[in-house]
Amino acid sequence: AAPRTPSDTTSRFHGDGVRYKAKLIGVDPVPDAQGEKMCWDSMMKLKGFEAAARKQGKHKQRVWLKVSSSGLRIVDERTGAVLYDHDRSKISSLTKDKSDPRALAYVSQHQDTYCLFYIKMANLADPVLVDIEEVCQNVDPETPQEAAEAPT
Ligand code: I3P
Repeated sequence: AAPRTPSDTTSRFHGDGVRYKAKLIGVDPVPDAQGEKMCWDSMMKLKGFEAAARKQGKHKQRVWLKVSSSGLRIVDERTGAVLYDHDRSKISSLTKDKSDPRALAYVSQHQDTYCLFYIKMANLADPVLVDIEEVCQNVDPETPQEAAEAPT
């Protein structure tokens, strides 16, 4: 594919932006803006809740994840209600789920508190991660560290 020019970017994310079909795995208050272990622990906790809920016959909420130049929105698929609206300046970290190629998580700041949003995409998460990185250029991707140089 041809590389994207700035004007493509502007038009693609303009207004309502790009929407992706997804399900909300869960939302969890976290102590910090970022941190690989913090995010991973939170995701695994939410995954545990998801599994427990499924055993009781409950389903994840179906949503649209909308990525626009202003930020991220999570919209209820059935009612169209905006559940969460995160300005791009408030997205403090973004995590690829190494256990599930369709899932991703991000941390959003609200005043001096932080919340992790864990989302399962209907399709692969990679293109969505790329879009979010493009929109939220301030974000620090939580890239798992390869083995650090061994102490000598
Ligand atoms: C469903 C299956 C789907 C899952 C769905 C489960 O279980 O695991 O993959 O959707 O989650 O109910 P089953 O095969 O027993 O029907 P996702 O892949 O989108 O997670 P849901 O019920 O929370 O929608």
